[in-house]
Amino acid sequence: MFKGALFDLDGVIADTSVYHFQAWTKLSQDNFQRDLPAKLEEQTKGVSRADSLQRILDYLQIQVTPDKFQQLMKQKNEYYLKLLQTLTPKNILPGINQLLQTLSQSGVKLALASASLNAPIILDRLQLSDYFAAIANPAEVKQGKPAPDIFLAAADGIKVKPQDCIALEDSIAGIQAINQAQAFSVGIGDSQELAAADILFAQTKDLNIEQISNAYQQWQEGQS
Ligand code: B16
Ligand code: MG
Repeated sequence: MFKGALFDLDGVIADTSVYHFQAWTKLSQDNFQRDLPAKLEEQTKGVSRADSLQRILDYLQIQVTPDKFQQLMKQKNEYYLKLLQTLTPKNILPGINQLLQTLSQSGVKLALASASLNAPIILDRLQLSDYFAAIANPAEVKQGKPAPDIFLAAADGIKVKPQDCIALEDSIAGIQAINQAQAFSVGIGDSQELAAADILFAQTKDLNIEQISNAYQQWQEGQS
């Protein structure tokens, strides 16, 4: 059995990507009088705030000064924080409460590996903070997803080797990060591009510990 479980937040624990995208859209409308296409929501999932803004500006074909870039990031976060005020435990994705409970009762240590600087606030609002022995700080890692850094930091936070951890992700960048960290990747979603995950479930409500444990065991045997 694995000893640690590393969780992405947005798209795994709660669907905050809807709020992220609402905030980006408002930012674009207010500053550039432009709407954003839905495909940008997918392309900014799991991607840091600065990298997301850069992708949006590239799409809009707009260049800004470094000062304006900082101001836009600040403004987006203010919009996002306002939207988060409506977040309650009802926003926890189906099956996640049960999963967190079962894992911690089985003695598996839990850590958060989110790219979001707002993760501690979100876990508090969802009343899930007590489950997590460590929250990796994205401000302290060198490179964001798809680099493995945030997952390595999360595993380090619970003092478990990445190879002894499963890690759950909904984004393509996140699955790449887990695989590079050499933990066992559990993908959530139906995109073809998530096929690189060691095991894939269409939705959080489908997550099944027995299936994950069996696949993890086979994967471990293949590693040695
Ligand atoms: P913040 P995750 C990511 O969360 C989001 O998917 C992504 O859309 C966001 O830009 C990023 O966090 C940074 O969030 O602006 O709150 O610091 O999927 O890694 O949990
Ligand atoms: Mg995510």
